[in-house]
Amino acid sequence: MTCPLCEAMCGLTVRVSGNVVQSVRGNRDDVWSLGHSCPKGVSLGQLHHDPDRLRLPMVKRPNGDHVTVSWDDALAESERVLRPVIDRHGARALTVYLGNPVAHNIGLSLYVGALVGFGQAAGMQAYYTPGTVDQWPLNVVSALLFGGMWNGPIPDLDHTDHLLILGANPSASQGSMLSTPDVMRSLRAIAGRGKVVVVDPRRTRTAERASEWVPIRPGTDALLLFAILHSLNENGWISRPEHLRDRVSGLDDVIALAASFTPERVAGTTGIDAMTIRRMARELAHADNPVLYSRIGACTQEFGTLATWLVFVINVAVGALDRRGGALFPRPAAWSQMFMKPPDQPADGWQFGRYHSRVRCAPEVFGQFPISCLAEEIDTPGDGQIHALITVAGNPVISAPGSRRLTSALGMLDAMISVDSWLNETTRHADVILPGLSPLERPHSDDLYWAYSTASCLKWSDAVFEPSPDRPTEWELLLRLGGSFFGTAVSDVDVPALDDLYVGGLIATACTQSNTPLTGRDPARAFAALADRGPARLVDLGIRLGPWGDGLGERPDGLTLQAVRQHPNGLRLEELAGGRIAEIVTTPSGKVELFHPHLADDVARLAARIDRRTPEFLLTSRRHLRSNNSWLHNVPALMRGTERCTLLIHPVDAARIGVGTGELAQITTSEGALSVAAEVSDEVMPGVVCLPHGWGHGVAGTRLDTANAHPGVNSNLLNPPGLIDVPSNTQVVNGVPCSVRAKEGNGHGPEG
Ligand SMILES: Nc1nc2c(c(=O)[nH]1)N[C@H]1C(S)=C(S)[C@@H](COP(=O)(O)OP(=O)(O)OC[C@H]3O[C@@H](n4cnc5c(=O)[nH]c(N)nc54)[C@H](O)[C@@H]3O)O[C@H]1N2
Ligand SMILES: Nc1nc2c(c(=O)[nH]1)N[C@H]1C(S)=C(S)[C@@H](COP(=O)(O)OP(=O)(O)OC[C@H]3O[C@@H](n4cnc5c(=O)[nH]c(N)nc54)[C@H](O)[C@@H]3O)O[C@H]1N2
Ligand code: SF4
Ligand SMILES: [Mo]
Repeated sequence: MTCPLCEAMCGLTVRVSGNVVQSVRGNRDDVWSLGHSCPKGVSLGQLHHDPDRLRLPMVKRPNGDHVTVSWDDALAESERVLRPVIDRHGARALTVYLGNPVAHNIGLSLYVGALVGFGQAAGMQAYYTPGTVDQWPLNVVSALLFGGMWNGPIPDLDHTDHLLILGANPSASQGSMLSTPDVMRSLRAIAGRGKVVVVDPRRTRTAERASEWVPIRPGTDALLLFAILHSLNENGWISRPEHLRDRVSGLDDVIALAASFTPERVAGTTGIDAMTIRRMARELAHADNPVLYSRIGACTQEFGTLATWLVFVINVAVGALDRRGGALFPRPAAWSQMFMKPPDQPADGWQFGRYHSRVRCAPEVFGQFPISCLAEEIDTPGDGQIHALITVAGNPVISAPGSRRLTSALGMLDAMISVDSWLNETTRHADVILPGLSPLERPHSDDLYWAYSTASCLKWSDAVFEPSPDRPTEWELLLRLGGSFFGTAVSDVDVPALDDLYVGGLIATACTQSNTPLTGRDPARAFAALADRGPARLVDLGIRLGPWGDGLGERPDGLTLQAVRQHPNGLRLEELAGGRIAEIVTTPSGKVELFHPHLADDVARLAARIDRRTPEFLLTSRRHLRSNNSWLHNVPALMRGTERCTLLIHPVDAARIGVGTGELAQITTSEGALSVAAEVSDEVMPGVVCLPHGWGHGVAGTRLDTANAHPGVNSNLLNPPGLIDVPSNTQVVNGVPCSVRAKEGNGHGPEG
C-alpha cells in the first residue's frame, strides 16, 4: 500500500495475520519510493489498532458527554441539529472546515468538492481550510505567474548542484509541495556534488546536513531575496537564456523594484550581513545548475507572498526555470479536478477580494477568508452569522491562530458535525461525530501531490482489510451531508444518484472550461465512458484523462484504473524534465507573468519593515518527524523519548532571562500567555524562540489516552488572529512578536 500520511507517498508492505497487523515496512519494490519509509508509516498498525480510534459514530448528550450510537441514530441526529439551522437561516448560516488529512484520503479529497459545491449552490459563502495557515502564498503566486493555483515548478533534486532552501525542513516534513522519496538522501547527494544552503532561523537537521546554514530573522526572507536580486543585477549576473526568451514577461519590472533593497540596507533587519548576501548571489550566479526552493516558513510569515514570489523570480533570473537541474514543472500522470479553475473565477486571469468577510471585512482569496475568521463569524451576532459547522478531518482548535476564541465559539453553534475518526480537542464540541475508515480499511491513491513530484507515477492501493459492511465510507457521508442542504433528510439522500449528479457536473464543467483535457468534448459521452462509482470512478477519470491515459476511449492502448491496478508496486512513467513551459503556463499572455500589481503593491509594506524595530523575541513554529500536525500523538510508538513540546531558546537569551532547560518559561504575545518548559539550545538564533504546533492535548471530554498523557501546549493560543500576510490572507505563525520570561513556580498550560 501507499502510506497516506505525508507527501512522500512511500510504498509500504503490510504483513497481517487475521485481523492483526504484524508489521509494516518500506516496500523495496515500490517503483516510486524503493523501500523508503519513516517512523510514522511503519506505525500505521498501531494507528489502525488504536483503541481510541472511533469505529462507531458518537453523539453529544445534553450534559456534554459523547456516547456511541448506531449509524442510523447518528444520521438522524445530524438531521435533527442541521435542519432547523437551514430552515431558519438558510445555508448561508452554514460553513465547512476541511483539514489537512483530506488531501491524503482519496474518498475525502475527491468528494469534499461535493460538500463545498452543494453548500455553495445552496447559499453557503466562504469555507475554511488550513490553506491560509499553510501554502496560500504559493497558490496566489502560482495562479498569477503560471496561470493555475496548483501549477508550479519544483527543484530538480537529481541534477541541481546548488540548492537554496528557505523556510523548509524536509528532515522533519519529508518534503512539502515537493514530493520525492527520501528527500534527505537527495540533499546529501547535492551537497556532495555542489552546495545546499539552508536559510532558516533555526539550525534544523536539514540545515545541519546542508553545506551552509544562514540564520535569518523570521519574516524577512523577502528582503533577503530582493537584495540577492539587486546584487545579481548590479553585477550583470541576470541570466537571459534562450529557452526563456518570449516565455517570460516582467523580469525587468521586478528588478526595478529591487533597486532600493541593497544588501547593506536589508542586513540589519534580516540579520544577514551584506557580504554574505552578496556571496549568496555570486554563488547562485556561478553555479552550473542553481535552484531555489521555499516552503512553509517562507509562507506563514508577515511577507509570505512576496518571499514566495521572489523565489520564482530569482529562479528565472538565474536561468533555472524549466531547465534541467533547475526549477521544473512536473507532469502528473493523472489529471485532477483540482487543476480546474474554480468556476467563479474569470476565464482570463484571477480576481481576489470579490467579497469580504462579514466581521473583519477580510477579502476572500480563492473563496476563503483567513482561518481565524471562523471564530468571529460564529460568535458575532447579526445577519450572516454562522450557526452550523461541518468539520472534515480537521482540528482547528489546535491548528488555527486565535484558538481560545474558536474554542468558545464552537460552544455557541446550533449544529456541529465532524467527519473525523477521533474525539479530540475540536470534535468534542460536535453534536455528531461520523468516523471514517482507518487507512488500512480503505483504498488509497494520491490526487494532488503528483503535481509536485520528481517523477510521473501512478499508484493505487487496495484496502488491506475489508471494513465491516455496515460502515459507510467517508465519501458517502460527504454526499449525504451535501445532499441534505437542499431539503432531503440526511438519511434519505440517494447517495448513488447524487454521486452521478456530482460526477456529471464535474465532467460538464471540464468540458466547458478551457485548458482541461475535456475542453470541447461531449459531457454525456464522457460520463458514459466511465464505470464503477465513488472515488474509483473519479480516479479512473483522472488516469484516463492524464498524458498516458486512454482519453476515455480515444486512445485504446492508453491506461485506465483497471490497467494500473495490475501493478501493485505502481507504474513509473517518466522522470522530471524541462521544456514544459509552453504546455503548463495558462496565464492570459501565455507567458510566465513575473510582474503583477497584486504583488508589487505589497512592496511598500515590506519596505516599511526595514524602519521598524524588531521586538525582543519572535516566535516561530516547528515540526517533528514523529508528529503529523496534531493527530499522531495517540500512537504510542511515535511518543517514545523525551517530551517534544518545548520552547527552544538561545543560550544567551536564556541566561539573560534566567531560564534553564526543563524550567518553565512564560511566553506572552498580544493574544495571551502560556508556560512551557524551555529547551536551551543554540540551534535557534538569538532573539528567536520556537514552539512546535499540534499540541495542547489533555482537554476534558476528549478520548486520546496516549496523547493526553503528553499534553504539551497549544501554540495557537499565542498566535494572534489578526496577524496576516496581506496579499494571500495567510496567517502569520512564524515571526510573531512576543516576550519571554522565567516563570515563577510550577504548572504548565495556558493562563489568564
Ligand atoms: N502555529 C502553527 N499552526 C499551524 C501550522 C504551523 O506550522 N504552526 N501549520 C498549519 C498547517 S501547514 C496545517 S496543514 C494545519 C493542519 O490543520 P488541521 O488539518 O486542522 O489539523 P490536523 O492536526 O491535521 O488535524 C487532522 C484531523 O483529522 C482527523 N483525521 C485523521 N485521519 C483522518 C481520516 O482518515 N479521516 C477523517 N475524517 N479524519 C481524520 C484527526 O482526528 C484530526 O482531527 O495546521 C496549521 N497550523
Ligand atoms: N513529520 C511531519 N511531516 C509533516 C508534517 C508534520 O506535522 N510532521 N506536516 C505536513 C504539512 S501539513 C506541511 S504543510 C509540511 C510543511 O513542510 P515544511 O515546509 O518543510 O515545514 P517545517 O518542517 O515546519 O519547516 C519550516 C521551517 O521554516 C523555518 N522558518 C520559520 N520562520 C521562518 C522564516 O521567517 N524564514 C525562513 N527562511 N524560515 C523560517 C522553521 O524554523 C522550519 O525549520 O509538512 C508536512 N509533513
Ligand atoms: S515519509 Fe513516512 S509518513 Fe511520509 S509517506 Fe513515507 S512512511 Fe509515510
Ligand atoms: Mo500543511
